[in-house]
Amino acid sequence: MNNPINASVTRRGFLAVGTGVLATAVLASCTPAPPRYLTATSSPVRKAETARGGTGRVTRVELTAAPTELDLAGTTASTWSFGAVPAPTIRLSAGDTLHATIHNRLPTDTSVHWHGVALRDDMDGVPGLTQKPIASGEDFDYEFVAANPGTYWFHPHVGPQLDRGLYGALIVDDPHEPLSYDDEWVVILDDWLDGVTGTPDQVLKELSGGMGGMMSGGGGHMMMGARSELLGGDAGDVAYPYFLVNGRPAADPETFSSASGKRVRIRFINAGGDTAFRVGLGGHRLTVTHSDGFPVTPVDTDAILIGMGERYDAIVTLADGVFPLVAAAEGKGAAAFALVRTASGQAPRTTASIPELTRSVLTADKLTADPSVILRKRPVDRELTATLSGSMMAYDWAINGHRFDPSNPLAGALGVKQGERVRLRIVNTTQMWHPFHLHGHTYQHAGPGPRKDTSIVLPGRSLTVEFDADNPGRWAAHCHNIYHAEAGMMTVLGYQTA
Ligand SMILES: [Cu+2]
Repeated sequence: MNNPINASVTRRGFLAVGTGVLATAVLASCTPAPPRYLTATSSPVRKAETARGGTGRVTRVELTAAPTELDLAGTTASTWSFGAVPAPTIRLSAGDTLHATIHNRLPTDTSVHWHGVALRDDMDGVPGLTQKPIASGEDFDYEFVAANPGTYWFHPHVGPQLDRGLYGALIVDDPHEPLSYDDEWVVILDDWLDGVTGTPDQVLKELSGGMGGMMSGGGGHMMMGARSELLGGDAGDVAYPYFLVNGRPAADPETFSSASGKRVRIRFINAGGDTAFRVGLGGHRLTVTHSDGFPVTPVDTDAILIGMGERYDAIVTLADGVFPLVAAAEGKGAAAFALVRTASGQAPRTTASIPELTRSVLTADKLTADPSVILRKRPVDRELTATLSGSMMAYDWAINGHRFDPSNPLAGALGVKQGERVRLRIVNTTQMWHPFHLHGHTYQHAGPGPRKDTSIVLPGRSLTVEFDADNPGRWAAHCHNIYHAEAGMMTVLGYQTA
């Protein structure tokens, strides 16, 4: 509100001391109040962790992030990884504590984000919000209770580092697992260019130059014309020479071996930077049982569309033979490929296209949460909107009109109150789809749709989700297209201090 008394004081002050005061007054009116929401090390964060309880059992792992080489069927890519691509899978049981020591032997800062886990905020791995970056040569200990079973994964939250080889699966087993199956496979899908056609940092620089950058010859990695009906138009921005299953290209495929008649649980994880995958198994139907770690009412399908950061679990009963597992890079005219073998015999060609990918393709909007994880019905205490804006031309991706700026959080400078039921409307005003990811919470799609932490929001559409503000701290919320996020399509969900 404009206060006439203050206005006259300011005016008199201006007349008395000149332009310095005017400059200060203008600055003060443009700079938002500094955020007053909780810090990651506040006592409510510690209290929430204590309330999680847990079994007291501790799983200890060490991860060394370092430069390494990846053999892509004869092409050697110089990259960064945690020793292997993907990193060895980390497994623990729900309620157990993960103690992960990270050794940063990269030439730059890094961090580790435990994607999808509702963990203590100070272990969420987002420099600038929840911790200081782990500097080159330094070590950092992450320690948290993993309360909910499910398929999760981990990756850095520094620059576009996740588009290198720095990722792996984090599987939290359910000690009372209701599903029965004979075997389990982790299938991590990835789009790859690091150390082959450039680095993710170069890509980000090119894309950030927008159309101008491309016209001046800097657009070697920019992809025009990637189209997908399922994604509502433009499928992606970046051209990748390889698409990988568990770090392996089609020419040297991963082979999953089992026996005919066995029931296998497949945990699909999209670790890509800018690619949605449409995945199916030749000659089989998939029964989808989980999305983003949480159970859904099982649905049979021929294929699944998986955006960056999303996970799906499916059960399949294996037939007799050798079968192609194909993950088409949606709209990009190429695919990741692996083999499933239950008998001796000739392997299908790595270019095998499978009819499953053009039959029924499951997307999250067709899912219903399993009754055991449906959010209790209660009135909504607070409504929030995240409006996604920007264009590929200008590369000015933003949320609620701001490129990432912790002083412009999602719920205002004060933040949400712990205990509130929050309704979040994600509005996509752009001409491109975005996989929206909220840290620290698993919201529920309206419906009651599935519980998720990463959701595809189509161009020109909106998605409404609800969650309980039960995990205090400061949480990143962003597009999981790593180039969109780094260009600015990221914000903060803060919690009130009292
Ligand atoms: Cu995006």
